Amino acid sequence: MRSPYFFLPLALALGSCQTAAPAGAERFAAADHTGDGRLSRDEVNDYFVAGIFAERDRDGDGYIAQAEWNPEMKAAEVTQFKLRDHNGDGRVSLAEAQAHARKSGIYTEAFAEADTNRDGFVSREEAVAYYASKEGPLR
Ligand SMILES: [Ca+2]
Ligand SMILES: [Ca+2]
Ligand SMILES: [Ca+2]
Repeated sequence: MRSPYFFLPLALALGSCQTAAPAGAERFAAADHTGDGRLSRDEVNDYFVAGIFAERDRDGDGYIAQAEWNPEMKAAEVTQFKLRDHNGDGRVSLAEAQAHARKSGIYTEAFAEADTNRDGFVSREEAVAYYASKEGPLR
């Protein structure tokens, strides 16, 4: 049998990648799936969720555990958590969080607000301006 430490270096390497919260510019590029330098509605959704996800995933393992979601889970919050935990493994992956946000349309308003020239896309400049105008979770 292999030593239990065999996989440790890989785990550490992956962990350190994910621990560093992506800066806004990197996050923009990561969310820009089509690579055209602007974010569609779905891409903006993923962009916002990735930012919040990075903040909440304190141990940087790529999942949000219940304790990271909210240490004092009230019944309503447990329901919210379970809605996102699509595969029911007790933790929320980034993909699960993004899928839930797309479905619920919670960023529709934020998207409209960020798309100041109303062309249906959020440019890098619009994203920067939007974040500069906000305090709170949507950073
Ligand atoms: Ca985590
Ligand atoms: Ca899950
Ligand atoms: Ca725009």
